[in-house]
Amino acid sequence: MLTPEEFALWERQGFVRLGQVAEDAQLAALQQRMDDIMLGHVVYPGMYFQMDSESGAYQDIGKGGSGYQGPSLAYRKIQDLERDPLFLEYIRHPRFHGIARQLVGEEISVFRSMFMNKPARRGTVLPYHQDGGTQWNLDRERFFTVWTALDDASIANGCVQIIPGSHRLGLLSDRGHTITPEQEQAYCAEERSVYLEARAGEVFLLHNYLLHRSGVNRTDQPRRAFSVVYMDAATRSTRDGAAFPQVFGLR
Ligand SMILES: O=C(O)CCC(=O)C(=O)O
Repeated sequence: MLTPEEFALWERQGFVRLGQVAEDAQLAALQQRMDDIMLGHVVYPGMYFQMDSESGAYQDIGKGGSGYQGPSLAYRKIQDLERDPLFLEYIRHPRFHGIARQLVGEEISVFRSMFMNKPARRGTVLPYHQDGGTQWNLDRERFFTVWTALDDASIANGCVQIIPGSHRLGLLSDRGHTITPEQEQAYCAEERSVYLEARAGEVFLLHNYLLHRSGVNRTDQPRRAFSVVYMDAATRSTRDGAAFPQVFGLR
């Protein structure tokens, strides 16, 4: 559960720094497993892979399709990590269970369990956006994100940047996700933003309507992260009525 202080921060700011949740050995295993998946040493058929753009431009991301494109540490995004036992164990950590119970309910699924990478000397600017809206194709919106740094994250290597309190604006566009240049100008002034710098292993709890973005990596080390959206297990896809992988409250 969140402490009363953490819960007050959650309501006021839309994000909470939770500190390191994984044991050191578990963190090291997740770091290693992520590279093993990128390099093809551990394989899950049908897993979603997205290569980073060569140009650094958001519209050029994933040009090679959504499947595995061979051994490379330049993948930008990999999803379906709940299929991996090490990641599933972490997703099911009792700390996240308590928070999910408090914020959402007993039965919880994951919309996505996603690796987000800013490869060394690369990365693509992710513009300010919110998580949700019709673009997500969900029949309800009761969810939150747990974002874990797998490497130290800094301004230099493209850490996440947020606008505290912006979740209270609600969803800024029905379609969701990116916002207009006018909205960015109105709500996302640099001086109102906070850079979520973190040590490897540190976790942030993020409200899905919190405006957030991230930049490129100007360092020689990768900035790897693991981001999980926990939601009510009753949630269905509006595309095909499908449920999502359940992680808590299984009967
Ligand atoms: O890790 C990043 O750079 C962005 C993550 C993000 O947008 C998310 O987890 O929703």
